[in-house]
Amino acid sequence: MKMLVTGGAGFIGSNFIRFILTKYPHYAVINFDKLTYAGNLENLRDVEHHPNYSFVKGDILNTELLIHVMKDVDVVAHFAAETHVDRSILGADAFVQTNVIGTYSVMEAARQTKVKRFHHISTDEVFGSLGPDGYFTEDTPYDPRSPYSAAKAASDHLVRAYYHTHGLPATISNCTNNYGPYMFPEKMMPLFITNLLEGKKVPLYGDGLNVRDWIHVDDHNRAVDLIIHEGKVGETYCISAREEKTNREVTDLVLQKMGFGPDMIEYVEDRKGHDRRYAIRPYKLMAELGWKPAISFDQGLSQMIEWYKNNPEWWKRVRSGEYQNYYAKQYGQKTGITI
Ligand code: NAD
Ligand code: TDX
Repeated sequence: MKMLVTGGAGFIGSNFIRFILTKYPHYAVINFDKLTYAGNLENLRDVEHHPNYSFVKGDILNTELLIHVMKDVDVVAHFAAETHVDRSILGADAFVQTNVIGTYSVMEAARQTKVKRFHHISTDEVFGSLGPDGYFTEDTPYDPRSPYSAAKAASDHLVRAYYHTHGLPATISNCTNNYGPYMFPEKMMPLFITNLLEGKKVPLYGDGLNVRDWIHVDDHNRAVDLIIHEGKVGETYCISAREEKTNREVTDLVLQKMGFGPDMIEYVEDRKGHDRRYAIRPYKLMAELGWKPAISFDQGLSQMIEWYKNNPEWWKRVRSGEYQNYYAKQYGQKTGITI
């Protein structure tokens, strides 16, 4: 089995590659990544010498390169995207380019090279914002409200169009907020943990009562693996560990686990168009594929905090933007094929 992972140097993609090479050491895994500010080959330092792992530095907008790299590839797992909502509010260009046109380009390459399976990683944010009640499922109509989620929604529609029009053997998953190791410290959880490790306050948006549904990245990746191997072509699967929390609740837990009090919270101006609540019911995934989450929020959060405590070089370099130089110096051309 030969698998191409786009965005494999990012948070979820790097954890996915580690998971796949551990579970299926005989699979050949190609990591195709542009190495934007969010992509970091250090995330894969422990697997980069695996005989079945290789890296290609490339932009998913480059269809020709993708077609070249996808020869003999059986499965494409498409993670590459611009992912930070706040950045999409500051400027949406890269979001439209990578998430919409980039997804079109990856699918076009997959269609031309006749891959056997194309899995598209998406988000619960395409469904919009919930009030205090109700849940998203596979049947919820799309109602994206940020430039990020609108671009992801457009990419989901394109994937379904390629399945119906061209018979692309595609599946889609829409997952809730991930957390875990190697998460870029601009997102709330790692930002708050690393701020506290540096003795800084944590900036909580608005009234802090927006709700997110949290899942450990390993539980997400186990679901993606199941969908790729056992999911039905043409289907969409919603993924959630059903761990709904207000941002204030998450903040309080982080503070408590790290030995700080609420005086370290700084309430700041709210995000524009801030979605109030996300929550998924993943009954289809559970009933049809037998998936269930294995890591509780409490356990996963403690592990995550430990990881950031034990890896200060990683997040300090990532926070300062230094890692790109670090990569150039330390890794150079040594990390498998680079075209
Ligand atoms: P990330 O920002 O950590 O990583 C994105 C990766 O994609 C980086 O390695 C980056 O270099 C790469 N990339 C960006 N533009 C590229 C391009 N044009 N060509 C090639 N590579 C490019 O993102 P993440 O949090 O790991 O998210 C991965 C996927 O999961 C995304 O599709 C995202 O929408 C989805 N998702 C994320 C979450 C979450 O909570 N983080 C939740 C649900 C779904
Ligand atoms: O400094 C902050 N303070 C704060 O209160 C930041 C960065 C965020 N927040 C709030 C906004 C959200 O309600 O915390 C919540 C989580 O914010 P983010 O970590 O930016 O995640 P979110 O906007 O929910 O989107 C994430 O989950 C779904 C990922 O970034 C997306 O890629 C994914 O699709």
